[in-house]
Amino acid sequence: MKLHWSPRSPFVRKVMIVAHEFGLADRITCVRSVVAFTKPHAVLMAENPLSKIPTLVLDDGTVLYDSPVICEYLDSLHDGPRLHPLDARARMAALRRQALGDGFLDFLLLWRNERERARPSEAHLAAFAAKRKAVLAALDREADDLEASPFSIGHVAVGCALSYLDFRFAADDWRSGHPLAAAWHAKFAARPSVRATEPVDDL
Ligand SMILES: N[C@@H](CCC(=O)N[C@@H](CS)C(=O)NCC(=O)O)C(=O)O
Repeated sequence: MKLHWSPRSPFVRKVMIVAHEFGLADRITCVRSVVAFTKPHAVLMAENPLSKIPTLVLDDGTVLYDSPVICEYLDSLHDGPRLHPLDARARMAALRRQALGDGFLDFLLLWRNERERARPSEAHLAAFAAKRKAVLAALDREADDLEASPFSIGHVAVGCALSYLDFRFAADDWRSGHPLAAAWHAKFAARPSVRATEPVDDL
Protein backbone atom coordinates (compact mmCIF):
# COMPACT_ATOMS: atom_id res chain seq x y z
CA MET A 1 0.00 0.00 0.00
CA LYS A 2 1.20 3.53 -0.75
CA LEU A 3 0.39 6.33 1.66
CA HIS A 4 0.68 9.99 0.76
CA TRP A 5 2.33 10.96 4.01
CA SER A 6 3.98 13.71 6.01
CA PRO A 7 5.60 13.52 9.46
CA ARG A 8 3.91 16.85 10.26
CA SER A 9 0.31 15.91 9.53
CA PRO A 10 -1.89 14.99 12.51
CA PHE A 11 -4.38 13.27 10.19
CA VAL A 12 -1.61 11.12 8.73
CA ARG A 13 -0.54 10.40 12.28
CA LYS A 14 -3.96 8.91 13.04
CA VAL A 15 -3.44 6.44 10.20
CA MET A 16 0.09 5.57 11.28
CA ILE A 17 -0.96 5.06 14.90
CA VAL A 18 -3.60 2.59 13.75
CA ALA A 19 -1.02 0.86 11.54
CA HIS A 20 1.45 0.57 14.43
CA GLU A 21 -1.23 -0.65 16.84
CA PHE A 22 -1.78 -3.71 14.67
CA GLY A 23 1.64 -4.38 13.16
CA LEU A 24 0.62 -3.07 9.72
CA ALA A 25 3.18 -0.28 9.34
CA ASP A 26 5.59 -2.49 7.38
CA ARG A 27 2.93 -2.99 4.71
CA ILE A 28 2.72 0.75 4.04
CA THR A 29 5.13 2.61 1.76
CA CYS A 30 5.13 6.24 2.85
CA VAL A 31 5.54 8.82 0.10
CA ARG A 32 6.43 12.29 1.36
CA SER A 33 3.74 14.55 -0.05
CA VAL A 34 3.93 18.27 0.65
CA VAL A 35 0.49 19.84 0.76
CA ALA A 36 -0.79 23.31 1.55
CA PHE A 37 -4.20 24.97 1.31
CA THR A 38 -2.83 27.44 -1.20
CA LYS A 39 -0.78 25.01 -3.31
CA PRO A 40 -2.83 22.18 -4.81
CA HIS A 41 -0.57 19.15 -5.36
CA ALA A 42 -0.95 18.04 -9.00
CA VAL A 43 0.41 14.50 -8.55
CA LEU A 44 -1.64 13.85 -5.44
CA MET A 45 -4.76 15.27 -7.10
CA ALA A 46 -4.59 12.52 -9.71
CA GLU A 47 -5.45 10.18 -6.84
CA ASN A 48 -7.32 12.49 -4.48
CA PRO A 49 -8.89 15.52 -6.16
CA LEU A 50 -9.09 17.23 -2.76
CA SER A 51 -5.26 17.38 -2.64
CA LYS A 52 -5.23 16.22 0.97
CA ILE A 53 -3.24 13.78 3.00
CA PRO A 54 -3.57 11.09 4.17
CA THR A 55 -4.46 9.36 0.90
CA LEU A 56 -3.93 5.60 0.69
CA VAL A 57 -3.51 3.71 -2.60
CA LEU A 58 -4.07 -0.03 -2.30
CA ASP A 59 -2.06 -2.57 -4.31
CA ASP A 60 -4.98 -3.01 -6.73
CA GLY A 61 -5.09 0.77 -7.34
CA THR A 62 -8.10 1.48 -5.13
CA VAL A 63 -7.74 4.90 -3.54
CA LEU A 64 -8.97 5.61 -0.01
CA TYR A 65 -9.36 8.95 1.78
CA ASP A 66 -9.85 10.61 4.23
CA SER A 67 -8.35 9.55 7.58
CA PRO A 68 -11.58 8.05 9.02
CA VAL A 69 -12.00 5.88 5.91
CA ILE A 70 -8.35 4.78 5.87
CA CYS A 71 -8.37 4.02 9.61
CA GLU A 72 -11.51 1.92 9.28
CA TYR A 73 -9.95 0.06 6.35
CA LEU A 74 -6.78 -0.72 8.34
CA ASP A 75 -8.97 -1.79 11.26
CA SER A 76 -10.45 -4.47 8.98
CA LEU A 77 -7.04 -6.03 8.28
CA HIS A 78 -6.29 -7.54 11.69
CA ASP A 79 -7.75 -9.95 14.20
CA GLY A 80 -7.10 -7.83 17.30
CA PRO A 81 -9.56 -5.72 19.26
CA ARG A 82 -11.39 -3.34 16.94
CA LEU A 83 -10.89 0.41 17.11
CA HIS A 84 -14.36 0.69 15.55
CA PRO A 85 -16.52 -1.27 17.99
CA LEU A 86 -19.38 -3.35 16.63
CA ASP A 87 -21.66 -2.64 19.57
CA ALA A 88 -23.84 0.30 18.44
CA ARG A 89 -23.51 2.42 21.58
CA ALA A 90 -19.73 1.99 21.84
CA ARG A 91 -19.39 2.59 18.08
CA MET A 92 -21.33 5.86 18.21
CA ALA A 93 -19.20 7.05 21.14
CA ALA A 94 -16.01 6.19 19.24
CA LEU A 95 -17.20 7.88 16.03
CA ARG A 96 -18.41 10.98 17.85
CA ARG A 97 -15.06 11.28 19.58
CA GLN A 98 -13.34 10.88 16.24
CA ALA A 99 -15.52 13.72 14.92
CA LEU A 100 -14.55 15.84 17.93
CA GLY A 101 -10.83 15.19 17.51
CA ASP A 102 -10.94 15.65 13.73
CA GLY A 103 -13.09 18.78 14.01
CA PHE A 104 -10.69 20.20 16.57
CA LEU A 105 -7.82 19.54 14.15
CA ASP A 106 -9.75 21.07 11.25
CA PHE A 107 -10.03 24.42 13.00
CA LEU A 108 -6.53 24.27 14.48
CA LEU A 109 -5.18 23.98 10.92
CA LEU A 110 -7.36 26.90 9.82
CA TRP A 111 -6.24 28.88 12.87
CA ARG A 112 -2.62 28.29 12.02
CA ASN A 113 -3.19 29.48 8.47
CA GLU A 114 -5.14 32.52 9.63
CA ARG A 115 -2.54 33.69 12.10
CA GLU A 116 0.15 33.48 9.41
CA ARG A 117 -1.73 35.81 7.09
CA ALA A 118 -0.51 39.40 6.78
CA ARG A 119 -3.77 40.64 8.28
CA PRO A 120 -5.48 37.91 10.28
CA SER A 121 -9.23 38.29 10.73
CA GLU A 122 -9.98 39.15 14.35
CA ALA A 123 -13.41 37.53 14.05
CA HIS A 124 -11.86 34.26 12.89
CA LEU A 125 -9.20 34.29 15.61
CA ALA A 126 -11.85 34.96 18.27
CA ALA A 127 -14.05 32.13 16.96
CA PHE A 128 -11.14 29.68 16.98
CA ALA A 129 -10.25 30.70 20.55
CA ALA A 130 -13.85 30.22 21.70
CA LYS A 131 -14.00 26.77 20.11
CA ARG A 132 -10.65 25.76 21.59
CA LYS A 133 -11.94 26.69 25.04
CA ALA A 134 -15.16 24.73 24.56
CA VAL A 135 -13.42 21.64 23.13
CA LEU A 136 -10.85 21.50 25.93
CA ALA A 137 -13.58 21.88 28.55
CA ALA A 138 -15.54 19.05 26.89
CA LEU A 139 -12.45 16.83 26.79
CA ASP A 140 -11.71 17.49 30.44
CA ARG A 141 -15.28 16.42 31.27
CA GLU A 142 -14.90 13.30 29.12
CA ALA A 143 -11.44 12.32 30.26
CA ASP A 144 -12.55 9.82 32.89
CA ASP A 145 -14.80 8.09 30.39
CA LEU A 146 -12.03 8.08 27.78
CA GLU A 147 -9.79 6.44 30.35
CA ALA A 148 -12.42 3.86 31.27
CA SER A 149 -13.43 2.87 27.73
CA PRO A 150 -11.47 0.53 25.45
CA PHE A 151 -8.97 2.24 23.12
CA SER A 152 -10.87 3.27 19.99
CA ILE A 153 -10.59 5.44 16.91
CA GLY A 154 -12.04 8.23 19.06
CA HIS A 155 -9.08 7.98 21.42
CA VAL A 156 -6.71 8.11 18.45
CA ALA A 157 -8.30 11.28 17.03
CA VAL A 158 -8.59 13.12 20.35
CA GLY A 159 -5.05 12.20 21.29
CA CYS A 160 -3.68 13.37 17.93
CA ALA A 161 -5.51 16.68 18.28
CA LEU A 162 -4.09 17.36 21.76
CA SER A 163 -0.63 16.37 20.55
CA TYR A 164 -1.02 18.79 17.63
CA LEU A 165 -1.54 21.61 20.14
CA ASP A 166 1.86 20.75 21.59
CA PHE A 167 3.43 20.59 18.12
CA ARG A 168 2.04 23.73 16.49
CA PHE A 169 0.69 25.79 19.40
CA ALA A 170 3.58 25.22 21.78
CA ALA A 171 2.92 28.44 23.68
CA ASP A 172 -0.60 27.26 24.51
CA ASP A 173 -0.52 25.99 28.08
CA TRP A 174 -3.63 23.88 27.48
CA ARG A 175 -2.85 21.52 30.38
CA SER A 176 -3.51 24.13 33.00
CA GLY A 177 -7.21 24.21 33.69
CA HIS A 178 -7.65 20.78 32.10
CA PRO A 179 -5.92 18.38 34.47
CA LEU A 180 -8.04 15.35 33.61
CA ALA A 181 -7.54 15.73 29.86
CA ALA A 182 -3.82 16.30 30.50
CA ALA A 183 -3.55 13.12 32.59
CA TRP A 184 -5.39 11.11 29.96
CA HIS A 185 -3.17 12.53 27.21
CA ALA A 186 -0.01 11.60 29.14
CA LYS A 187 -1.09 7.94 29.07
CA PHE A 188 -2.02 8.20 25.39
CA ALA A 189 1.40 9.70 24.62
CA ALA A 190 3.13 6.75 26.28
CA ARG A 191 1.62 4.15 23.94
CA PRO A 192 4.26 2.59 21.66
CA SER A 193 2.20 3.44 18.55
CA VAL A 194 2.08 7.09 19.59
CA ARG A 195 5.76 7.24 20.47
CA ALA A 196 6.60 5.69 17.09
CA THR A 197 4.78 8.49 15.27
CA GLU A 198 6.05 11.66 16.96
CA PRO A 199 5.62 14.62 14.57
CA VAL A 200 8.73 16.04 12.94
CA ASP A 201 8.99 19.45 11.30
CA ASP A 202 11.13 18.18 8.45
CA LEU A 203 10.98 21.07 5.98
N1 LIG B 1 -10.71 15.26 6.80
C1 LIG B 1 -9.37 15.00 6.34
C2 LIG B 1 -8.48 16.19 6.65
C3 LIG B 1 -7.09 16.00 6.06
C4 LIG B 1 -6.31 17.31 6.03
O1 LIG B 1 -6.84 18.41 6.19
N2 LIG B 1 -5.01 17.15 5.78
C5 LIG B 1 -4.17 18.33 5.61
C6 LIG B 1 -2.76 18.03 6.11
S1 LIG B 1 -2.72 17.78 7.83
C7 LIG B 1 -4.08 18.63 4.13
O2 LIG B 1 -3.98 17.74 3.33
N3 LIG B 1 -4.12 19.93 3.77
C8 LIG B 1 -3.97 20.36 2.42
C9 LIG B 1 -5.15 21.10 1.90
O3 LIG B 1 -6.14 21.27 2.64
O4 LIG B 1 -5.11 21.50 0.73
C10 LIG B 1 -8.84 13.71 6.98
O5 LIG B 1 -9.36 13.33 8.04
O6 LIG B 1 -7.98 13.05 6.39
